[in-house]
Amino acid sequence: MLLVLVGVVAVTGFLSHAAYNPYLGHNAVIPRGQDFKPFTFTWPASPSWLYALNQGLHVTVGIVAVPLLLAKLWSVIPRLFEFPPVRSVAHLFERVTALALVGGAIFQFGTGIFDVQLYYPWHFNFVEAHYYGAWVFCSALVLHVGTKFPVMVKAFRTRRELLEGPGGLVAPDPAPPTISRRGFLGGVGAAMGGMFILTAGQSIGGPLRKAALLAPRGGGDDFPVNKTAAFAKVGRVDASWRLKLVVNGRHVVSLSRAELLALPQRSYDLPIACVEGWSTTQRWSGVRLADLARHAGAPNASQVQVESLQPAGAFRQTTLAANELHAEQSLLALSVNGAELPLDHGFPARIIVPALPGVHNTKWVGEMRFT
Ligand SMILES: Nc1nc2c(c(=O)[nH]1)N[C@H]1C(S)=C(S)[C@@H](COP(=O)(O)O)O[C@H]1N2
Ligand SMILES: [Mo]
Repeated sequence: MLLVLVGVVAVTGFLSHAAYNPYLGHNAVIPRGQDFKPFTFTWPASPSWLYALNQGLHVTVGIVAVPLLLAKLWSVIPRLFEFPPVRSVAHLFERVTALALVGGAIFQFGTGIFDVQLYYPWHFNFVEAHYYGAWVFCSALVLHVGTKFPVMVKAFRTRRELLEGPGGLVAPDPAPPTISRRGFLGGVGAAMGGMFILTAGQSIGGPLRKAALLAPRGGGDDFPVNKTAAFAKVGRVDASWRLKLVVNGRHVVSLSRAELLALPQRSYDLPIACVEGWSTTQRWSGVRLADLARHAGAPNASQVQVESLQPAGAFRQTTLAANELHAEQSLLALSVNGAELPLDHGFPARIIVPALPGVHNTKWVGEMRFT
């Protein structure tokens, strides 16, 4: 069961990396897609819930798997003190991969949970560390399962005799049990159910949303704010604000909010789906990005760099690829749920692109550069 859950977390994790497509190695402002990425492909811009589903699975399944992971680690603790520590080359190999596996699991689950809690008691870049950690963890997992596969198959086939033989799953003279199998499995199952109830609502909504007490951005009725304007050091702009549109390095037009509102307006129900796992669907209205490109005289632009009024920070800019820029529902949103965009949600204008990680839905847009 742990193998299945970890498999889901690994696959959705690598997919998330492809969708986010961050630049690794620096915190600098660099267009997406200029990095070493083994799984480079164009992340689709539909269906709109794609990233919400992916990331909801990644975070929820990861958190629900924690009690099972701890139970597994607890059950193998005696093996840590095996004697003699190394019996053969094969045994040494097995122990080294187990070390990478245990270390990788603690690192991946630990950094993931800390990120969801927006708590960073370290000095490395979370995205980079969690990504390279995933390679260590997954490689060790493949090697570990590979070396243990024959034992697994035998154990499922013949049960008890093999569990207890030499090289079997149970230590030769086990300590007296401290808990029954039923009590142990029941406890782990209850803990997993509890973790589900306390987090899943942040992505699946409904009545569970109120119960998502472990989700710092997802609980309650409100529509979450990732970073407030105050946190991002963005003040309310006045009537002099203009959106600058630049094509191939040449500034072609500046539009006031009134002028943007005079362009054809579209409304779509679209989610914001954060890498931290929470998502929320709202009704966004504004100008289609494709219409803006046409308005700027760049109807066939192959990408757009979006820059925020926010003075600093990794999320103050994004680059949208052609399929994202030209998707039917991609908007420069000016209002949400029929009301003017609140400052914390990106007033005077923000990006909303379906199926994209929330981090690319840049708030407080000041400039868009089409190329
Ligand atoms: N300028 C700017 N835009 C931003 C961010 C930011 O920190 N600065 N955070 C992003 C992230 S990570 C998410 S999940 C969404 C959240 O949007 P919301 O705060 O309106 O819910 O905004 C995105 N846009
Ligand atoms: Mo986010």
